[in-house]
Amino acid sequence: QPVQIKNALISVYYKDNLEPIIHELHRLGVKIYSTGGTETFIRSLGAEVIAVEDLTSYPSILGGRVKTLHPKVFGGILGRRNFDSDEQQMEQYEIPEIDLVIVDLYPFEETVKSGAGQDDVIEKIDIGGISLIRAAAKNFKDVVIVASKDHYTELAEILKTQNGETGIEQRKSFAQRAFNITSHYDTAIFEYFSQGEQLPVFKQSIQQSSVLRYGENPHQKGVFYGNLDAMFTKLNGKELSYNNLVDVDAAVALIDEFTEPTIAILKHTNACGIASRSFIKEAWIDALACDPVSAFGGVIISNEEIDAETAAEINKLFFEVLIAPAYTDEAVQIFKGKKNRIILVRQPVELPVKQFKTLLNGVIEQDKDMTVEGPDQMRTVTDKQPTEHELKDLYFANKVVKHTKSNTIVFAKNAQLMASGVGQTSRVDSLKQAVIKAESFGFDLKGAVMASDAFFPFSDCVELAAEAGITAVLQPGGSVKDQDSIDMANQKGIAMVMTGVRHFKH
Ligand code: 93A
Repeated sequence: QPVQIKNALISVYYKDNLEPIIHELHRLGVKIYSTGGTETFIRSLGAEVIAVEDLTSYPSILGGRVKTLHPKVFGGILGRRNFDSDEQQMEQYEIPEIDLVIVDLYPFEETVKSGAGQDDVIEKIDIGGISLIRAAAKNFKDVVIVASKDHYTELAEILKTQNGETGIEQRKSFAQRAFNITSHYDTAIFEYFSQGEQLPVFKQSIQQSSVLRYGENPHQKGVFYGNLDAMFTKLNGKELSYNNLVDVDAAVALIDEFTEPTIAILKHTNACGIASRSFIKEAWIDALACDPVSAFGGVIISNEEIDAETAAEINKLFFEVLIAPAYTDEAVQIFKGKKNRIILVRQPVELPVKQFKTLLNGVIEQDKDMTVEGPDQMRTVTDKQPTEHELKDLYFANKVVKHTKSNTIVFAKNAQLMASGVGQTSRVDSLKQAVIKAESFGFDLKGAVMASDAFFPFSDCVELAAEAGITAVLQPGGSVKDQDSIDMANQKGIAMVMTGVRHFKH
């Protein structure tokens, strides 16, 4: 049924472009009810307007939080026309039939984007306006709802060409768009309240899943939740396994620390080889040299395109997964010869900044470890200063130590990992392990640097390191016995820096 507009309620944040509508409503003799600022604006155009306060017999209260929230307003919108009991009650309580509602909500999203403080943002959560929209949209059979400044022009045109009449399809279309606006508005509020607490957002983002061959072991079932196709394009090989995924995740996190051409080889999430060089082929050769025994069956990651020459070298090794931002066509052909080797092109996808893990009967969440201290944050605590070259190697070693299982000791020289001791229950055992490994692969530790993920509880680590040939040491500091380690470094004539930042990884 066509509905002739007789009474309108207008409450809008953006008053611009309202003029043609007011002009038409005035011409059609429509009675206009309006809230504070909107009322003033309409009056300034020379049109007649009734303050909503005169309808409700209430002033706008609580700093404007309650302006339109009143049965006389909502009754006028929600009352069913040609519905006996509704009509009776509207008459009894002197409620006017409101058949056009124009609302433009408080700009919540814009206020958030402007960087406003919490109090300002909260005041921009529109309550009355959103209720007006929902009420009018619910009663679209009798009411026209214009729920955004974007629809002003359309309404003005309808008023002009249809002389204040609207068809049911038009009103339904306005109602549909109105509910789109209110749901979008509430989603924006939900996201604002979810800031810093990403679990709800995270839950929404993992709607996709794929069943894995098995979990960590063949008797365990496994599923991956997320969108792997967005992260990687697979050029060759079988499906990624559960353990592959865990290693690939560690590989991606590690390689993202480096800007110069770098290759890392990982086993069980720890780097068993990594080197930064001017050319990617050299990076590969020196990464492999670190521990060619552990590299067997590992996950390899490069931050540079893999060319044919490098591919030919890498292909000599049996590996599980290779990840790079790109490959030359020839390189791809080389890898395709072996059908089980998984070759992935990494796509530039932004990763979450939070981590979750189930434990006990719940989940723990934390920020990812996003910082790594460079030379500027290294405070020399010994008589001897590290050289420029040692500082660079300390920075390199600090990046590796951060991504290696605690307790960790990392030895590096010339932007190459010499050896590491990983996941030991005492730091000195990690150090001993690193010394043995470095020696077994023929590395001379003279002039190499050492990084530790956490402080030294005693001076023994520094002593053993100096005896192995280490000339500069990096550690966060913070032990009650820091001075013992500093004294030992001075006694041995080596340099030590403290960063103040621990990098445990369990
Ligand atoms: O603070 S509110 O949530 N309380 C209300 O009762 C209410 N009624 C309308 N905000 C309310 N409005 C909003 O006021 C409208 O959505 C519109 O954005 C604004 C218009 O106020 P004024 O006409 O005073 O400029």
